[in-house]
Amino acid sequence: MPKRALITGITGQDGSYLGEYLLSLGYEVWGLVRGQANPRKSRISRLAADLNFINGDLMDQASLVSAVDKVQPHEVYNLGAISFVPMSWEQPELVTEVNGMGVLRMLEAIRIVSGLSAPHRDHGSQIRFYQASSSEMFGKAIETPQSETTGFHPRSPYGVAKVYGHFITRNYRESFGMYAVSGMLFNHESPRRGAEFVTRKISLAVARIKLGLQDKLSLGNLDAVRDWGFAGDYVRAMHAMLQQEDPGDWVIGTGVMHTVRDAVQIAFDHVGLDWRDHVVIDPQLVRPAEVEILCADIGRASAALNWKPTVAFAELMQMMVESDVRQVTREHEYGDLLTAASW
Ligand code: NAP
Ligand code: F7E
Repeated sequence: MPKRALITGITGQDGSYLGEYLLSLGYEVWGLVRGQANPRKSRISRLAADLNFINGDLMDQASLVSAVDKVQPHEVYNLGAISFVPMSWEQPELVTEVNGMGVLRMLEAIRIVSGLSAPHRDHGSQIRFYQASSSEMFGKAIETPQSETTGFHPRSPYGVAKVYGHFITRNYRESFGMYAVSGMLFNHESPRRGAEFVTRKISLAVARIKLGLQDKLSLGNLDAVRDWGFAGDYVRAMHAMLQQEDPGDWVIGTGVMHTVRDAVQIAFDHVGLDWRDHVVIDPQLVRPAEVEILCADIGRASAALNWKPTVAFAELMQMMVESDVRQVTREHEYGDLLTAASW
């Protein structure tokens, strides 16, 4: 019998890669979707015939109990979240509800459906739970690189909500013996990345500028340092974490640092343009409390999970630019242009 996985956030960047990966491993994959007519289902249109969908929302406890009860998954991947950090200053309560309380609701759904009320150590028979924790929890990092033992100093309501999700996951592991793990993933990107995130904002703008459809690209802090990897690599790590004998917390990244300025330079260089002719700084895009520097220490994950990133940063940016040149060209030909990202 194939293993069954339930993925929240199936319509997101990571959900699409994880769904694809689990299907390739022979899983029966269920995606939780919300809303009457979810506009982002288009992101997984290629997979739709092989996926199963079930309605539910991380804001709605009963819908999660019902989804877990119906699917009876072996593994639950909780990727659903409001993932754009600046939105968490505009709607902090909503972001806390979805990204923080939503984790508790999903853990409760598993606990209720499994009938767990006391420690239960037979991990083999349990629903295994993956929580999408984030390097944003390290925030104003107290050391670099950041590892599984580095303390947290989140800098946004998003980061604070993720810290709650992280600790409630650990607490259900310790209180109920649940097989619950957290992946503290550093930034990961792809051609499927939302247009509001900086790498995709850059790759889309570069494509539009190259094709003569836009001239300027407004950005905020070019000095911010991130550890960027490829999303397709990171979903393999999520799966590997759930195959370990004992549950735990893991840091996943590349261990290589770049600035936003590096991302800009690589992307513009790739199409033979000088970024200085096009990039303008908009102080409104600078965050109220910035995370200046993040870099992962992946020693533990690479040894114990036998996991390694396969796509270097320059290759990643180039892949995204090439994909966007193709996409923008196609949409331009069909007269259905993406509007320039304004975030
Ligand atoms: P994404 O592309 O923004 O996808 C977010 C997903 O969450 C979408 O499928 C969205 O569904 C769903 N969602 C939003 N609100 C929901 C709700 N109330 N109930 C159920 N689902 C809801 O994010 P991503 O980049 O794939 O990231 C996946 C997860 O990893 C997120 O939890 C994110 O915070 C975390 N993370 C991401 C990174 C990264 O660099 N990508 C790094 C660390 C951690 P709709 O289509 O309905 O909006
Ligand atoms: O910003 C700077 C910005 O929005 C990266 C999410 O997946 O990863 C992501 O969060 C950096 C920041 O990602 C612009 O100030 C400059 O320093 O691409 P981003 P993020 O905030 O790091 C973590 C790990 C997650 O968990 C999140 O869900 O780029 N930056 N100028 C800009 N950023 C944006 N978006 N737009 C700009 O114009």
